[in-house]
Amino acid sequence: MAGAPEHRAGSVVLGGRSNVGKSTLLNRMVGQKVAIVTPRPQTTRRRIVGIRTDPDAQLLLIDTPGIHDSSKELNRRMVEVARRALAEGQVVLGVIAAGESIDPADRAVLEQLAALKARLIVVINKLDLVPRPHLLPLIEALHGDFPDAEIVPVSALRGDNVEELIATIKQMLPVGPALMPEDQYTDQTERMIAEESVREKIFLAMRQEIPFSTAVRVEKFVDQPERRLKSISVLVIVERDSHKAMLIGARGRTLKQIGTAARLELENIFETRVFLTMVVKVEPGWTRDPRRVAEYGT
Ligand SMILES: Nc1nc2c(ncn2[C@@H]2O[C@H](COP(=O)(O)OP(=O)(O)OP(=O)(O)O)[C@@H](O)[C@H]2O)c(=O)[nH]1
Ligand SMILES: [Mg+2]
Repeated sequence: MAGAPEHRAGSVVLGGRSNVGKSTLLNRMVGQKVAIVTPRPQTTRRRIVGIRTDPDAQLLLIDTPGIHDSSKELNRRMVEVARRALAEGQVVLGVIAAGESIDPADRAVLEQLAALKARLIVVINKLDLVPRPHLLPLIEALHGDFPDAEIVPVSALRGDNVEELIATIKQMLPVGPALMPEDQYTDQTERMIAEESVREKIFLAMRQEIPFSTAVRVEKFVDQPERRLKSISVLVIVERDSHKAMLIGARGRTLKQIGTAARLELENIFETRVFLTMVVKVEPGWTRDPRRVAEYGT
């Protein structure tokens, strides 16, 4: 039909330092919780795809672990996962948190993203924390340093300006048909969703370094649709006996609270009853061991 708008589709990768709000923005753009979010850095460990399907375009949105420096094998691998995913994007979102000037660590990441073949959009997130006029020097500095990039301020938390960001992305995507079924909103399996949910609840419940050295693996996932029940057994891997003791808590209370929070969330997502059991296992130094990081890490 003459004059009909063309359909566009493509991959959009979210990159940036830890804690800038990449996963929050992914969830906001998809309109559903796809990736876990916590107030602490280094939450995301995997490449996670969220799919947004509109009448005029389909966006394959790829969340990545935050770019950060650390000598630990787990962290090295997380950054490697991010770098590999960033190379896949037709559009790259370089996410930074709002401030009055460019943070040198953000600049270093944006320089790496600008060197990729993809079109770059610098997304200034957390707009709600900084009055807009205070952002003008930052926007000007970004225009100077990254003249080929679009610059879009948003609040992923409140949704401010996110539709404008999506419109900007769409213009950059190639014309083409949808790449994924239109009712699919993520590439994650139910097992992965369960692992991530439990890991999020551990992040939210525990202080100190425990979340950073804890991994979650589903060991058994039994679907019993006739009983409207999924039975899920997870293994929680920690680095130290002291971490295990804290995670379990007095008379098992902490672990029970974590399990209840995860179960309620999973019942909601899967729309069925969930029976969740958790076993905590100590693997001394696993975050520094390449073999075990490959098994549990991302
Ligand atoms: N005020 C405000 N907080 C936000 C916004 N977006 C995200 N946050 C908060 O920032 C924190 C980190 O958010 P995440 O989405 O987990 O950040 P991330 O970049 O995915 O972090 P990593 O996965 O660790 O790299 C959470 O407490 C979010 O609620 C925003 O627009 N405004
Ligand atoms: Mg994240």
